Amino acid sequence: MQINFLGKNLHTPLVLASGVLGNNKAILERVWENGCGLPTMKSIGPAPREGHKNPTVIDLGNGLINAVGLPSPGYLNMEEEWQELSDRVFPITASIYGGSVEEFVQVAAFVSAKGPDFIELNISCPNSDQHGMVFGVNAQSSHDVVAAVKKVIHVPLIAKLTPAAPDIATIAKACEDAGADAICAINTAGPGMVIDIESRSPVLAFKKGGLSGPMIKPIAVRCVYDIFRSVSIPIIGLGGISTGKDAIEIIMAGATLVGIGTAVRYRGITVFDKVNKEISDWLAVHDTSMEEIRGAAHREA
Ligand code: RRO
Repeated sequence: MQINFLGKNLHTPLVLASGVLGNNKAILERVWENGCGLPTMKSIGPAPREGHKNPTVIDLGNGLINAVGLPSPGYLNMEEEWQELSDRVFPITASIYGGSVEEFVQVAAFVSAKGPDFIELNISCPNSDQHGMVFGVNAQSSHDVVAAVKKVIHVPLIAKLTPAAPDIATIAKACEDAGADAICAINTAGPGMVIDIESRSPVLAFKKGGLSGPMIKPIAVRCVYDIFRSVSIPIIGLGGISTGKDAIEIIMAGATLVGIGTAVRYRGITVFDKVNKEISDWLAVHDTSMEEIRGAAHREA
């Protein structure tokens, strides 16, 4: 199931969502070998940052709540990782975040020179008031950060959006107008909160966190559907995708590539091969193709 994405040939249409498996080359290579067409690195920030206190991730059965807290060695402290990745045989997206347009630009320029195939702008993390979705809930700030970063990088730019935006389609259009080459939607939903009624306290140390997994899939499908109507750049659709049928659904909403995150935890690293096979089987049974079903939910009967 080869697919051309922004000029790059990917061996499958499946993307590893950011933040799931870190930045280690051996692990990213393993997911690629197991059927992931495009692994995404954990978001890289402007300065060393430890992340929030434990517990940071709780399994709610139908998905996770996380407040990992944007841990990063900082963009200046990743020489070993970049060295390892420099002779890789697989494509990679580097995800980045900042606390201001200037910080985004600084990190993006540096990271771009390290040779990732794509750069993802994380303007959608629910777990920091300074670094996260504060940018991505507003069309003007989304436009400003995309336009500024676009000027200093040499690889295609993917804007990662939050379902917390009042109108995600408007944000996507602002990103496209500012020069984004693709949209990735969605980051985790919320933030939400879960309280343990016996101890009478929130289960996360940070109290609130982003929701992922099957419980958010309908939100992801709706967001991709809305974005598809407002932009002409490709969309990476993700949020609760666990099976081939889930992938088909978000492709029908308008996704070109499909991201998998939480399902890696539920189905293991072989989830990519499994979902690829489930997609192929469904397409064969229905005598159709990825191209034919992309955006199919928008067509009049
Ligand atoms: O690290 C996190 O807490 C985190 C990030 Br950067 C993000 O983009 N989305 C998320 O759910 N968690």
